[in-house]
Parts: sequence; C-alpha cells; structure tokens
Amino acid sequence: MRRAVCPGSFDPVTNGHLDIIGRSSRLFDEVIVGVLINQSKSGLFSVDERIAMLREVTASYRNVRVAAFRGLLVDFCRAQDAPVVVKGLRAVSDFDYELQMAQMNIGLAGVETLFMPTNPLYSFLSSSLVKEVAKWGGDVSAHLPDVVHQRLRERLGTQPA
Ligand code: COD
Repeated sequence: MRRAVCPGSFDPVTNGHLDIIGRSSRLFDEVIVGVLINQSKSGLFSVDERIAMLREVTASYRNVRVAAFRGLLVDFCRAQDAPVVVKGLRAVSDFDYELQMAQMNIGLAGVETLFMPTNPLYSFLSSSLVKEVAKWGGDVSAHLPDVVHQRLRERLGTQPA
C-alpha cells in the first residue's frame, strides 16, 4: 500500500491545507494527516479541536485519516509505515526551510518529501494570517471550510450580532 503523511500544525486547517490533502489522496492509497503536538507553543485551538475539525472537513475522503504526533516527523512516518511526506509549497520563501527539513528527514530515516505547488488561489494563505485578519474583524470566510470559519468566529468572539 502506498502511504503518505501530510504533516502540520493545522491551527486551524485552511483551504490551502485541504487542497494539498485532497490532491495527495488522489496520488496515494492512504494519506495520514499528522498534527504536531508542540508543547512549547500553545495554539488558538487545542490539538483535539484541530483534529476534530480536520476529521470533519476530510470526512468525504475515504482514504484520509487524522492522527496526532509528538517528536520527530520521521518517527511518526515510521510508526505509520509511510515512507513519504507531502508538503505544499506556496512561494520561493517556503522552499529554503522546507529543503533543509526534507534533506534532514531523508538523512535521518530515508523518508522522502514530495513538494506540491499550491493552488494559486491559496498561495498567500496561512493559518497565522487568517487568525490575524479574523482577530481584527476581517472577512476570512473564503479561505476556510465553513465549519472552521464558524469555530474561529466562536473562539475569537467575532460572531455577528
Ligand atoms: N497552500 C499549500 N500548502 C500549504 C498552505 C497553502 N496555503 N498552507 C500550508 N500548507 C502546507 C505546507 O506544506 C505546510 O508545511 C503544511 O501545510 C502545514 O502547514 P502548517 O502551517 O499547519 O504547519 P507547520 O508549518 O507549522 O508544520 C511544520 C511541521 C509540523 C511539518 C514541522 O515542524 C515538523 O515536521 N515538525 C516535527 C518535528 C521534526 O521532525 N523536526 C525536524 C524537522 S527536520
């Protein structure tokens, strides 16, 4: 079985993430979305909340499952029996650090990284930017699945009256 991991923080999942997950699901038999548990960085959403949102928005993909991991990505890949990581590349600015991680991961455990160019619709999109804009009342509804947009508004207290 050809298995791949799509890793990230997903705080929260955006349409950019979802595009990469969906496209990966057409290339592999199974895709595992790996949500990093980062003890040194508290997110807007807990890991359990991120996982719940990811499960909701990927429910229509029969070969996608979501799991949390801590520690090294390569150890998670090994535990999942997935020799490949898929990463989305938004811009040249992503490439430098992504290349370093990809080379480290192949050196550590022979885990390959495939880079998928982002859909141009999402090339400027990141979870951090969405949170920043939403915090100040900007409309980010076009960049998030509906259910995630709803949860973000609830969390930030920016529900319409
Ligand atoms: N379009 C396309 N792809 C996108 C977009 C977009 N708009 N936004 C994000 N992505 C993709 C990118 O591939 C990105 O890598 C991934 O989604 C996740 O994005 P985020 O922002 O949710 O997550 P990050 O960047 O914080 O995640 C970083 C990892 C968790 C993947 C990384 O830190 C990691 O592997 N950590 C584990 C510890 C480890 O092994 N460290 C050593 C690495 S060598």
